[in-house]
Amino acid sequence: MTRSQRPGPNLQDPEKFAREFTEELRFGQGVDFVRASDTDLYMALARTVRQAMISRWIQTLDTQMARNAKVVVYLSAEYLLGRQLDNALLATNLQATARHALASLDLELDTLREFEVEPGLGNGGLGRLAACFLDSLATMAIPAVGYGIRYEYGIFQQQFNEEGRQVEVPDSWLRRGSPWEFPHPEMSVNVGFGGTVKHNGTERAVWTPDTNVVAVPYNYMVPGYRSDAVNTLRLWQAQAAENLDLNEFNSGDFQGAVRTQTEAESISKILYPEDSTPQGKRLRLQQQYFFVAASIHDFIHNVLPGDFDLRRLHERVVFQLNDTHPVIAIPELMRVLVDANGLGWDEAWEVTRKCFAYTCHTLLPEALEVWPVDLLEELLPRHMEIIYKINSRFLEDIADAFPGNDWRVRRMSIIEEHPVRAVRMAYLATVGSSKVNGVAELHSKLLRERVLPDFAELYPDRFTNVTNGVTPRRFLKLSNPELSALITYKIGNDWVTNLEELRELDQYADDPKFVATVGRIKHENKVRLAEVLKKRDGIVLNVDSMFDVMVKRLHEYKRQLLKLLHVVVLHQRIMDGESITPRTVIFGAKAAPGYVMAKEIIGLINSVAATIDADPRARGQLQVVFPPNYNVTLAESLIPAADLSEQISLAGKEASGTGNMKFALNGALTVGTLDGANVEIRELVGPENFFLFGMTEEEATGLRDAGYSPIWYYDNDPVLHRALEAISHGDYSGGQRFAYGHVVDSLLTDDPYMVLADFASYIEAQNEVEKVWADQGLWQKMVVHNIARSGFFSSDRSIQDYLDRIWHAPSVPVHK
Ligand code: 26Q
Repeated sequence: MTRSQRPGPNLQDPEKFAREFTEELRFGQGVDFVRASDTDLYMALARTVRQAMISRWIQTLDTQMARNAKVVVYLSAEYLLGRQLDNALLATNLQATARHALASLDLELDTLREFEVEPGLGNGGLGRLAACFLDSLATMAIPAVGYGIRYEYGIFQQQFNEEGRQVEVPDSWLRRGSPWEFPHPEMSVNVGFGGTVKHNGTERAVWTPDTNVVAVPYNYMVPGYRSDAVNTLRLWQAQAAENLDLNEFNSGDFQGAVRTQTEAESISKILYPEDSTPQGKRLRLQQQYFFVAASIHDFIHNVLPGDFDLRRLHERVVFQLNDTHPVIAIPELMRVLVDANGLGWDEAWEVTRKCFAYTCHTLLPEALEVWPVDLLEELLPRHMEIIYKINSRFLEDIADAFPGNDWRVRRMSIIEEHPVRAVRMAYLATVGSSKVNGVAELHSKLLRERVLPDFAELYPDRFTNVTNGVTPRRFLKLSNPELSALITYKIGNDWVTNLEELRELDQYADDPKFVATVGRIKHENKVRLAEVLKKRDGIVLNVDSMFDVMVKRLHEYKRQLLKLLHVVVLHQRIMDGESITPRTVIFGAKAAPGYVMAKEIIGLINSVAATIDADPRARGQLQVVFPPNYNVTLAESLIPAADLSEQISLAGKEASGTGNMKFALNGALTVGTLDGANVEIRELVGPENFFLFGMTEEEATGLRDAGYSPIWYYDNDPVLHRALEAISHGDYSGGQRFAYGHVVDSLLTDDPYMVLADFASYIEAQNEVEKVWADQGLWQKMVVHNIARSGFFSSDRSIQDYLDRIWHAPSVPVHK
């Protein structure tokens, strides 16, 4: 028996579990049972569960190393993990044991789990996707490492002031320590910045940085669901290379001595809360290079065998670039191969291109990252040289492929000239990768046709699609235990790792008993959500109303304003004495702190909510709630309780969406446009089980090209007119006439996301929603079809697509 094969205590036995737990309390936390705080108890519980995964973790690494397996290296600046405890209990099959063990000590699992602070190391969809992918990779026993940044402060905590405006509070998620991380300072890596480059007439250059920052790795276990594999997520923390400058310190310049240190450590201090309009900030570029350089170094020196021939690197690794944030990895690998390891440029380039693949997550032109050449020259002078050389070789290729087409050469250059000289990171990613993918069919098509058409023409085989998915472990099994139990009762447990099996439920759509049970479970989830919101925010919900939910980052293209106009229309119907379908509209959204319009919209939603709340006529019919600080934990209670899922972005703007998938899987019906993955959801669940509205992408583009005039809709649609008037007159802002007038003005004058053009169609779709809701038999039948036909949207399927189309990395089963 080798060191790593020594079994831990058998924690499946509740008595042993309870014993380990009390030991962890004493020896891990240093307290005894009577004096333990709730946090102590949670920490000891987490450490006990951790024990159950450690030998599997070591075993996984040993097995993968011994097999010389190809490794998927996921490079992402964000991982939005959510709480860890429940997922670890599920993966290790310890849920019931832990519950019983704790009960024998007069403790409750449900109470203790609430003390976990979720690590919010991401903004939204892209970060959560990375977390779902890690879960699937481990579950499918694919050798994989996730690399990223251990931000000291994650996505800000959102509060609302008395006026309902967003206030950001720092997210100090590490305040009470995290029981899930394993720091390894002895494995630290140096990362250089600035300095000078020397050439000696060969392809090899010598870069001498003038600043060094230390990257300290923190490891996190990523347990597969009953696969016996536990993969690793490695997040880097920045530390100053020297503790304090002793000269400065001794000469009494204490501030100066500390400054150097503070500057280095600021690199991993905080997650940038922007998720759509990159600002080109120096610190952000430092973050990107910092984690990418440390990760490549770590992979080459600590994962590969010591004598590995880097000419064959692509046989052992694929670096998946989660958007352009880690794209500086391409010139970095070139530098490592050419300067540090003596490969020739051409062979290095061939290897590099084979090692990288790039996923694009956006369609918005303003969201495409560009980095000013000046900034790159200052921080990464050797990388800038390498980028120039990549570009000149690339432009020669184009000139060969399209002789005499100067304009095309300029269009496709990795360097843009205006407004300042800057590197187009999406172009660099495309040129330096073997595959480029979009995240839904429509998105991949628009990527080829609109965002990167010249590149798609030059490299048709490089472009592919991988439609996003979500992990059924967290977003069905854990978050919706009753529905999961019902499904398992009907079709067995295999759906958890083979979600297409949900199809077998389709036949029960006509079984009144099954349909009624699904309805009862939804109601119980609504009651549970009501309890959560009561306790969390003092919000009281009418659980007998329709729960109409729109949760996602706040952005104009997502069109929270369209939903809000519908709310105003409903309220005006009530004021006219009509009786409407009782509805609770639930919003959840954070706005980037610098995104003024998004913050205005948050203020307006809260203002409308308060106005309706104060109107006795609306009671029991219409309520708008906006619990602050929407995050993964809240999503887990909210999604299973939703009846209606709002996916109403302007067609052609949302790359995919992943919330849309979580809702459908949990038995909400979607009202949505033909955008992102909505298109595929609708096709799969059946058009008759989906509330479609709005223009297609072609129609929207056509209208824009023909000259879109929002005011026309205002002048010609009395319902729209009245709703907009009411808002600008202050009817929904305590009579303050101009409080939100400019939000309305922006719609009337500009309306870049065509809210007014889609308004009538949206209202019509919502009327249809009410009609179907009135026939609960029909509604629930549609719900069952949605659940049964959403199996495609498992992140396991996405990962299988990545494996087949891009990675080609075989699974390596791990045995205990
Ligand atoms: C870039 C540079 C500087 C500062 C910030 C950023 C930055 C950070 C985060 C840019 C973008 C993001 C996040 C983007 C994102 O979440 N996109 C979403 O990705 C999902 C997963 O593919 C899709 O489902 C969504 O449609 C897409 O909007």
